[in-house]
Formats: sequence, C-alpha cells, structure tokens
Amino acid sequence: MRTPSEPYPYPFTAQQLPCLVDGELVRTGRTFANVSPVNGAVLSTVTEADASLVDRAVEAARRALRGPWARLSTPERCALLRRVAERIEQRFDEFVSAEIADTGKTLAQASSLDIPRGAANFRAYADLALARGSECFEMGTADGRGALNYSVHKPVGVVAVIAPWNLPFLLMTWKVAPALACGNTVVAKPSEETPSSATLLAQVIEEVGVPPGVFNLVHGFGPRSTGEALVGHPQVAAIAFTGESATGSAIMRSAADSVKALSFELGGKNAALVFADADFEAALAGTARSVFSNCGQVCLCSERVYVERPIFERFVGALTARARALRLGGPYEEADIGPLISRAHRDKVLGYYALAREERGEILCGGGIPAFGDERDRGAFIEPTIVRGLAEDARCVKEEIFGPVCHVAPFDTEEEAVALANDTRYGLAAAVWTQNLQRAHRVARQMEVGIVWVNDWFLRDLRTPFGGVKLSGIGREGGAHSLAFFSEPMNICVKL
Ligand code: NAD
Ligand code: 6OD
Repeated sequence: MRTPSEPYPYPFTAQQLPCLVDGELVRTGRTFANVSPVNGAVLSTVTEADASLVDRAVEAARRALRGPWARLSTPERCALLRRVAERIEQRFDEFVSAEIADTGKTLAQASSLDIPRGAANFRAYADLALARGSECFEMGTADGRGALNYSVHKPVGVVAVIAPWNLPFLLMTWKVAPALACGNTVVAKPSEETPSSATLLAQVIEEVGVPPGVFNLVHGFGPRSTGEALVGHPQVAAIAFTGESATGSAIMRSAADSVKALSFELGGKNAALVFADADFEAALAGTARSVFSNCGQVCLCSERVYVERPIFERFVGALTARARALRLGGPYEEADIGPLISRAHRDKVLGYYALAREERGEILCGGGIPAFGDERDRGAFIEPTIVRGLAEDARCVKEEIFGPVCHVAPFDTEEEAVALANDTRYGLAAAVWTQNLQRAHRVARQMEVGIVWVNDWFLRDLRTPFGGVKLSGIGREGGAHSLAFFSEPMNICVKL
C-alpha cells in the first residue's frame, strides 16, 4: 500500500535484480547491495555479472546481429523504439520510483526531467533514423559513361553502453536509443549505484518485442568487475561511455588492443560568466539552478561562477541567500534537492569542503552536513556551499567536485572573463549571462567547450551536438552525431 511519504512504491523491494542476457533474466549467487542514499536502507540486491556472464551477453549480442533484428527495415526498427517510449510512459510511475529510490533525487525532477527524457530519447532517435538520407556522388570516367557513388549506413556491431549514476535513465537511454536505431545490438552496464531504472528498461524493451540478444543488461562495478570485462571484450566494436575523465582514460587503455570506436562524455569544471548588463534575476535564478540542480551532480553544473565586479557583491549575496534557502530532503518531501548519491561520494565532496578551507577560501554558506534528527542522518545529505577567495590555481577551482558547490570570483573585463573560463583542463559547458547580443556571440565563440548556453542552462534540443573538449570527452553525440557514431558508412561505387 502506498504511504503518503512514499506515494510511488519501489518496484523491486526485497528482490534480486537480474541481468538480461539473450532474452533471459539471469540471477546468480554473486550479488551486491543497492543502498538508498536517503537513509542507508538496502533497497534490493543486484546480480553482479562476472566475466563469463559478460561474455555470454556479448556473444548473444553478436548472434543477434545476424538474426531477425538485422532483417528489420529502418521503419520497423523505429516503430519498435516508439513502442519503447510509449511503454516507458505507460509505466511512468515505476520508472520514477525506481530512479528516485536509487538516487534520492526529487520527485519533481525525476518526473519532469529524467524519465520524460528517457522516453523522448527513444522518440527522437526513431525520428532521426527515419529521416536520415545518404550521400550520393556522380563522377566522370574516362569512357564517358560515369559512375555513381552512394553510401549505405550499416550498424557498427556490438556496442557497449556504460552509464553513470547522476542521471541514470536519461544517460543510459541517450546512448541505447541511437545505438538500436542504427541497427546495432547492445550490452549495457548501468552504474552499480543505480541499477533499477535500467532493469525496468530491459523489461520494457523485451515487452515491445525487440528480439532476444539485441539488448542485454549486465550489472556490476567498473574496475576488476563487469565494466572492465565489457570494455576489454574483443567482440565489442564500440563503447559509448559517460562518466569520469579518469575512467575514460582507463577504458581507452582497455579498448586499445581491439581498436574500438569510442564516444566519451566525461567530467567538467564548468564556468558561468555573469556580466553586469545581465538580467539580474534571470542570471541569479539560472546560476542557482546551474550550481545546485540534482545536488550539483550534473556534468554541466557550474562549479566556477565569475561575476563582473560592479554587481559582484550583490550577486554573491543573493546567490548565497538562495543557497541557504534550499530545502534538503527525501524525494517525497517538500525539498529542492536530495542527497548525494552515496556516503562515499559525500566523503569526497566533504574532502573538497575541507580543502577549500585549507586553501584559504571563505565559506559563505554550508560547508558541512545537515542534521535532521531522523533516518535521513543515515543518508548522504550535504549542505549547499559557496566559496570565495580561492586562488585560481587552487585545487578546488581546478578539480571537478560534483556536488552542490561553487567558487565565486569577480572579473573586470570581457577578456579576463574569457581567460578565466578557459583556464581549465576540462571543456564541457559554459553559461554566459548578458543582454548584450554582440558580447554574447563574441564570448560564446571564444569558450573552449562543446556547449555554451547564453541566458539559460541545460536547455536541450536533442538534435544538437553534445559533448566536450579537452578532458571532457571525445566526439559528439546528439542528432546526426549520434547516428554517425553508431553507424558504419559504406560507399558503393557503381560503374555505369
Ligand atoms: P564513473 O566514471 O565512476 O562511472 C561511470 C560508469 O563507468 C559506471 O557504470 C562504472 O561502473 C563504470 N566504470 C568505472 N570504472 C570502469 C572501468 N575501469 N571499466 C569500465 N567501466 C568502468 O562516473 P560516475 O561517478 O558514475 O559519474 C560521475 C562522473 O560522470 C562525473 O565526472 C561527471 O562529470 C561525469 N558525467 C559526464 C557527463 C557528460 O555528458 N559529459 C554526463 C554525466 C556524468
Ligand atoms: O542532456 C543530455 O543529453 C545529456 N547527455 C546530459 C548530460 C548531463 C550530465 O550530467
């Protein structure tokens, strides 16, 4: 029965989550616990795929490449993807509850962003794959009869999809949908922290009639576990990975032997630039959102906020007031943000709060953990925090923290703002707040990142290129870019 505090029951209470291999649900004696970051309770146990189960999954995916899936036309494949989207919507409450149980994120966020985007990803790539044309070049030949070149798009093969825990369903489907739309088969590994929504996805993909072996799901950890076995598997043709930059490096090394195609969406240390001519309230609300959304656990979050000096004190005062006003709580409470993903991650973020003090930063708000006096004290909650006064080469300004925290600093000129924003090893996203259109274009073009928002943040059109430069990634996903990564173009030259 639903209680007021948990209106959507967790779909896997006290169950062992299976892997899905070749259309079969597989449970073995090798398991790990799925722990709630809200109160530390064990939500479920999860089957950890060892190397032999990963091998079975990859082999099944390989066989499926030559089975009925390969004989489907693009419209037939896309129709199946649309049915996946519909099924996600029909089972919406289950997906929402699975996602918030694993992550502790707010009901409002999961129901307005994470789960709807999962369905939208399937629809978007069904549409894009259907609309895709191919190249055709007529050429002259010595005999005057000419030749016609045209390209066809073939699947790459077995694709490994490896997802992180921060937006688990959004990011898993962001890669699975285009991979399937292009006719590949998939072995997917969600984060060990967030196995539930991917398990529901596996059910839904089976329910709509995608043939066995086309989508396989393996649960487990990264190093010395499922992830490592998957990325090193010689029959995996391509890896689409989202996660930390250091993990990306490790995966690159594993993938090198069999020269796999790689698409990496990695970490960020994103800057927000707030000019004095910005719409103050819009910039304030947008920056607060870009720092604290999802408890700061979005790769696109602003961890460095640079504000033009004439409005610096006023802006920082207002941002600090907003941070102080944020309500922390569980998914079903009147809360603005939930906990971090785990106690281990909280220790890491708290380490940076301590480091900020050591590095002589001034903590304007937060800097610790809240005390609720109830079961939430066993969770992974942490205070939203704003720091000022750090040197630009401080570790807290240079390293990705991935929590509800930013450093604020003033700037005096446009050139200085651009230089500060670009002075990082990362290059994922930037937010520019100004009402001067010429400045907006000028500054945006100079950002060394893959994505710039002007006067907004995390506003997404799924057809646009998404990805980062420097340590933030390799390649672009989104729209035609995803279709290109998940396809092998082949040229056919016909002599006329
Ligand atoms: P992570 O790198 O620790 O883990 C991501 C996934 O990789 C998990 O499924 C994990 O089990 C797996 N993994 C870990 N080591 C592996 C290995 N050696 N071989 C194969 N798989 C391995 O990342 P996380 O902590 O889950 O996520 C947070 C990070 O992800 C942050 O750095 C964040 O910036 C980044 N991120 C980037 C984007 C983007 O689009 N650029 C989006 C979301 C998150
Ligand atoms: O919106 C997307 O498509 C996307 N890949 C978002 C990534 C967010 C990072 O945490």
